[in-house]
Amino acid sequence: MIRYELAKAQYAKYGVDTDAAIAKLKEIPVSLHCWQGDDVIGFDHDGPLTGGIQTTGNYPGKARTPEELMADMDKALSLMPGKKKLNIHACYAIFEEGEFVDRDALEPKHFAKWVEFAKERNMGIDFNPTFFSHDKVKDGLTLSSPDKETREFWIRHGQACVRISEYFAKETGIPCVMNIWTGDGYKDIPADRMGPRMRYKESIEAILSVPFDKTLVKPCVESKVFGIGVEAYTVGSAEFTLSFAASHEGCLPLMDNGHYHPTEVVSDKIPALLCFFPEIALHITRPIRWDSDHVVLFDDETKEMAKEIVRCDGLGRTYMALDYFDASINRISAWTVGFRSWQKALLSALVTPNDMLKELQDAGNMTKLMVMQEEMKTMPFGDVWVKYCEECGVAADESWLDDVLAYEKEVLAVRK
Ligand code: RNT
Ligand code: ZN
Repeated sequence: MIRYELAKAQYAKYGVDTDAAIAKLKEIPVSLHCWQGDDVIGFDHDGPLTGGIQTTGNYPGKARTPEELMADMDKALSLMPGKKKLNIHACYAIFEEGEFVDRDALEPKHFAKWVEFAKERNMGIDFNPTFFSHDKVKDGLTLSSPDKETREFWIRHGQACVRISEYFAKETGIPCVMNIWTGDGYKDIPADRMGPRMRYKESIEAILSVPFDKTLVKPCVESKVFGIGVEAYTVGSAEFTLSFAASHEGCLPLMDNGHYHPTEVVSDKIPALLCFFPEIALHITRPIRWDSDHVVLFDDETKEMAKEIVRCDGLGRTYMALDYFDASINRISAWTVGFRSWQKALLSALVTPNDMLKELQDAGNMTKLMVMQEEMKTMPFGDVWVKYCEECGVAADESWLDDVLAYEKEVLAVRK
């Protein structure tokens, strides 16, 4: 491969070892969210998606059963380079024929099929209690509801999920990141902003009071600015969740880059949090004007986030998960484009001469720093990407789409 050899030499000029970058990326797990495959519906309810989030589009062929979802995911997984982890939501519980239990009574056995799926593919599992799309969401509130019974139901759900998370970690031998996100909030100006937050705090504490091994289960709290129909006030705001994580040992802050004001960037928040937290978690998405959850692309902010993780030596301390849902295009392609984009961002960060650039900054040589940062943008990154994909046994170019389109014709198109 002449092109790779030339690229390698060019990067070496700046002290970058592209072989080492490729080898490193192969070991870094990224969580793939099952919910892109069925528009965040799951298997435990017939109702609509609630919680202030929304999928738009009606592309044919979405998965309707665990078998279909797993088959679709398998197709997507086969087209992506790199190490994968599976990310599932509690609403994806798989019941036996005729069986049903409510969310507060979920048990590990309801996820045994997912464990089997993950193990066969050498993947760990991340987990999410589902605090939405359910009739026990009362007036848009769950863990922060003023109604005790409502709160208690959702606390029991969270506790069940801690047990299930531990089961995942034990079964796979890989720690399970358990993310707590609720859409709790108000459409219009509340009269009491602190009350719901105090209740939310106590409820999360109650969830985390069940005994669990902190090396196996990594609980996170995810913040948000607003949701659809929840425009005026969000209980789990940025300050709330960050302070919660900071004051509760073993609890990680989770930043979703769709959940901040439009001029804020998560790339700048990553190094801030890494100064204080031993571990952090991310939801990687692409917001357009709002938390729209578009498919992740290889765009500037995506690259910048990956760069910060790598530059801060944070790869081993940052749990990375994709979180988007596009129902307007082929869902397997959506999964694949998003995962490959984040892989590109990580690889591109790994072949950035970070030490050299840091030295220029510390020497106050901002003139050369600008020149070098610009120079890096036209380095032959594409040739390194091709090599990485080849080593991972996946197509390096767009030809993977032919595979998806063939699958669409054979499998998706016949789902009516
Ligand atoms: C919603 C949050 C949350 C969800 C998933 C499905 O705004 O980002 O993480 O997307 O739990
Ligand atoms: Zn998220």
